[in-house]
Amino acid sequence: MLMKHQVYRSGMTLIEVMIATLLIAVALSAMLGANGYVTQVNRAGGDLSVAQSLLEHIKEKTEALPVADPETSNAVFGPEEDDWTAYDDLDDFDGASFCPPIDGRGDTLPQWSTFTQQIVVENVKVDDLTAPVADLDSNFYRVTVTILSQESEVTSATWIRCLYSEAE
Ligand SMILES: [Ca+2]
Ligand SMILES: [Ca+2]
Repeated sequence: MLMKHQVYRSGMTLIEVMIATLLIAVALSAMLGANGYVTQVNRAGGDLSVAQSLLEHIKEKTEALPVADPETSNAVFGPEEDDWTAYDDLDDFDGASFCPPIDGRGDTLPQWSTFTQQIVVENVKVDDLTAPVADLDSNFYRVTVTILSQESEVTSATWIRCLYSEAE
């Protein structure tokens, strides 16, 4: 009777130990998982702040330029120049993509070479700035800049520029 009681008690202890081990394992894996999550969030936050500064660089670069080409005015939509370093008006940057990205002065930023700046310039309706129209069909230009990190979008921004015709 005494023997049986002892076996019973030791069996209970073994189950308790197993449950305790299992609980520790679950707690550990949850902690490790949480750590991984924190690292991911930190990296995403770092990517976002870099992406926002890369977006500002494009804004700075294009806002310094006129909407129409200084020589040919708005006869052509898109670049009149072969090399982007000679771009001198806003729509020259339509379809441009920079990887490594560039800063506001046009210098490349090799330290951020995993990022890409993509630029789209479109004419949009005067009474609906979200509706694109054919090239040169309006005086309103919508600029969309998208920043990608390793081919996935991190952030983007859109703004409007306006061409005031000389007749006005
Ligand atoms: Ca030009
Ligand atoms: Ca142009």
